[in-house]
Amino acid sequence: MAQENKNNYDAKNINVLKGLEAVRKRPAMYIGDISSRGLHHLVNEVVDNSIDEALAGYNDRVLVTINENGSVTVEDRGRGIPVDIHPVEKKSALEIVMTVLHAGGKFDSDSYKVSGGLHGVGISVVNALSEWCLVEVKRDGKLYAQEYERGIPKYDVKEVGTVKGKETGTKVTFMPDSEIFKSTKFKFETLAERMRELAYLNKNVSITIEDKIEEEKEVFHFKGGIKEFVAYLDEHRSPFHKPIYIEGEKDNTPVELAFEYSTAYSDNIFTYVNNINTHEGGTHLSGFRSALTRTLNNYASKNKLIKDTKNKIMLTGDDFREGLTAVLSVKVMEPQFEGQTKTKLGNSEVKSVVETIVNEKLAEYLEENPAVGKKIIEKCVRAAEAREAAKRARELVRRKNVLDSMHLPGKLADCSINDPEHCEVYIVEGDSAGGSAKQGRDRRFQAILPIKGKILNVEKAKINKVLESNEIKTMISAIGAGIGLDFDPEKARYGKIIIMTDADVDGSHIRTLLLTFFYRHMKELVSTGRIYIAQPPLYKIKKGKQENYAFDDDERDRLLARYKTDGAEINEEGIPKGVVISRYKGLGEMNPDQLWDTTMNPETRTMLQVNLESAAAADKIFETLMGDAVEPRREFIERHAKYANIDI
Ligand code: 0RA
Repeated sequence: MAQENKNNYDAKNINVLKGLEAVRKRPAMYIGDISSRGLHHLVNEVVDNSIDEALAGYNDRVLVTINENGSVTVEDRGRGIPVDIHPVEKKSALEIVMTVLHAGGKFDSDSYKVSGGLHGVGISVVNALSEWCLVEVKRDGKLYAQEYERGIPKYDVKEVGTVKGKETGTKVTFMPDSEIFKSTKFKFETLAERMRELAYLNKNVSITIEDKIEEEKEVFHFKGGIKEFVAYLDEHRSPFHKPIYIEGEKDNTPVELAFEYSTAYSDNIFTYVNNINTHEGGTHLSGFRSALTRTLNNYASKNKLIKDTKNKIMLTGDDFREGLTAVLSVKVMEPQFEGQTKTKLGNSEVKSVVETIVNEKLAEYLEENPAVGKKIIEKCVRAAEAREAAKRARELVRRKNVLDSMHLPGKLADCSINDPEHCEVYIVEGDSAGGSAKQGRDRRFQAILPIKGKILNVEKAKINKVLESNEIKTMISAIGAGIGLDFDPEKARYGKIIIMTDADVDGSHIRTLLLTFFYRHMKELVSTGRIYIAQPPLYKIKKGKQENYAFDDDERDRLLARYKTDGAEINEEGIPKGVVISRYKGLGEMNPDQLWDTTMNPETRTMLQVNLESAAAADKIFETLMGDAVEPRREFIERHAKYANIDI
């Protein structure tokens, strides 16, 4: 503890200390968790404050830097955190913002704070969870600074220099506390993804992210805003018109919408409230959906675009969303977030705000662009026809009871207890691995479903083709919760669905195909974290009776090093004598006991939980990996080759 600080931190600071202690004791309460996700939330928290300044009209640039020493700096050109002495607390406002929970909010109430959602916990939380933190403020022609250790100021806010002209802004540098976080290493890609998203959502802000360790840098500034976002999301699809952009404001609620249709079959609607991705949708999404269905229906009938035949086709909401890519961004003063992950907008008044604006402006657009209108309606009619065909196909298979969980597929080796909470199913590539897994498992709670090689790529197939695929039908009935619109996660027969494929190129392709299927047709399984990827070992290192497994090259080398003791004889490949390294090419090479010990035993295994950190990024990944265009897929794979796994 710094000397200067001793006298300052007496009785009157007891509440500050208590607050900081609460955050450090239960960090997960404030930032979600203490894994990599929580770590990256720290940066987002600070950046959100800089974006708030931009929303209030005072900031146009944010610089995020991963410094050589592993700390992060976030710098903006906002007003700068106020430094004047608070009349009651007798401390600089800056110190209060940095040390008191929830004091970070703007004092003027008519700005749209990024509050109530995942972030919005205040910058003091970042400070409390940092080994050290330095904040520098440019304001009133002066440069002020204060430093902290685990949230506690080292000295009072002090003037450290002057600044040119009217420059203002805030610069926060912090070192995440390794006593709190499992890992304190920031990942450029993870941060860049959110910065890109924020730059699309805030077209007036330029966001630069730089990694001084890995030497990577990106500048995000999209003057076209969410219109460019939509084009980016559809980069590898084939849109048949330019993005439609709608903007409006009603009852102090600004609404921005951009969307376009492509020849794809899925819909991709991303909704945001105060820059927070509302994964679970809510009232703004409902308003948009109603307006889209109603306006397009009206337009179609007014212009006689649907043939007047005897069995005239009825267009439903789903038909109007096939092939749709949309970004809807609203700003709400006092957002109410609901739902399992608190990402569903609850404010009922927002529905009619969005609905009214979209109804009016979309009708206007269609009047002015009849050629686009006609093409959209044609696409929706084709969707309705396909839906009818799919329904017939589904009825056919349902009659044959294939999708019915009462008739479990023959290939499934089910578990004996039937409480989904405690049951898991391994989806295993190939019959031989399936055989090992069946013998190695704990049959009370572990089920095994072997599948044959490459399943259908659902990204490129119509729904009726998806439902005709045998491997897919087998998975649907084993999981027992239906598919697509009929999917009901409550009915899932297993709490964990574990993908177990070989550690080779084919295995990784099959894994991606499976993930694509779950993402497109059983999305709730992904968003609620029920999909896992098993991690079988890559190597076995054996010496005498002692056997060890290594899950990657680093671990193999560490294990080898143990045998390289003084005097150990080393052969020409650098391997100590008597040590045998075998590389597992496939799961089938492991015997049942080995498979249990290394990969399936809940006590000792490691698994990757697949999570939907950013729905937009996930969509992009699947579209890139599984869509039509070959070149971007190759690039993506090359770019990510150094990562063993993809976080979607
Ligand atoms: C409190 C009040 C005001 C601005 C800020 C905090 C503020 C916080 C952060 C954190 C990072 N960058 C920031 N920029 C500003 C309002 C200032 C005023 O009214 O002048």
